[in-house]
Amino acid sequence: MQTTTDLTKAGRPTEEALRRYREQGFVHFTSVLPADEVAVFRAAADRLLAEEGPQTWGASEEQAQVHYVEAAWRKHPDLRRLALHPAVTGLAESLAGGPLRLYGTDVLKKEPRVHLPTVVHDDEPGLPLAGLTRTLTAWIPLLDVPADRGCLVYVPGSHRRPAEHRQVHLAGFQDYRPMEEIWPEFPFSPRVAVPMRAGDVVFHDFRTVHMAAANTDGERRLAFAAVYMDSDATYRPGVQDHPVAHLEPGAPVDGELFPLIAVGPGGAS
Ligand SMILES: O=C(O)CCC(=O)C(=O)O
Repeated sequence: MQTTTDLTKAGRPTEEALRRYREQGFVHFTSVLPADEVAVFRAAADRLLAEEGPQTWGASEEQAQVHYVEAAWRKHPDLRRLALHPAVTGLAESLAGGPLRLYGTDVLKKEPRVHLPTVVHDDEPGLPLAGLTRTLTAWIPLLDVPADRGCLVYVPGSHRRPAEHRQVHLAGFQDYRPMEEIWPEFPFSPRVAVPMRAGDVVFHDFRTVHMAAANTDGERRLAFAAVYMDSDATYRPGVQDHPVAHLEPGAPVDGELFPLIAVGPGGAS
């Protein structure tokens, strides 16, 4: 059986990795980042969490699923380095098959035995963007995430479901509908849990249905997520649009706040 360690060659995804990503809508690469670099990124993430007073993902603190710090790459130079790390962006652009820009980054913490499971969702409706075809997320654990520490869980192939089974856009959170209502097959669809070690990276397509279990372990779950969008995406007013709300609807989302992921022999710019 081919393992995830066989999935890169010279820092690029193998044919098998591309096939998995295409068919399943996610792919897990092991040992992308060395332990000493991960330690630096973890310290930066911890510092941001301590300094920023993290936001809550959930309707209230009692219903929190995750604590997060958004725009982390703009708030700490080491997390900027992580967001633009050539080992990550090189894989991202190869999987996407076209040019990308950095859209956003979050530090994500799931406290043991406190935070609830992360809601079943895909990323498409929560992105205030139009013209997306290849947008994807890199989810990077900064500490090991064994199965009982709130690891991500994916529905393979769910990124290919037809538009009538997707919520393509959310103009406001009042329009939110649970996955089983939008996609009746969801409760019967097999899921894959992805336990990971610090330094691994899992990428998922913006339409792949995913969730995370509660953290029932004794240790916090700490991760960094970067969303890389189609380089020619435009602003579509919607939920969580404060990073782009200064733009006119339909305007390109570009400039130094949304840098191009320039991948070449020299790595990301
Ligand atoms: O960290 C989590 O629990 C969820 C993260 C997520 O859904 C994402 O990065 O797309």
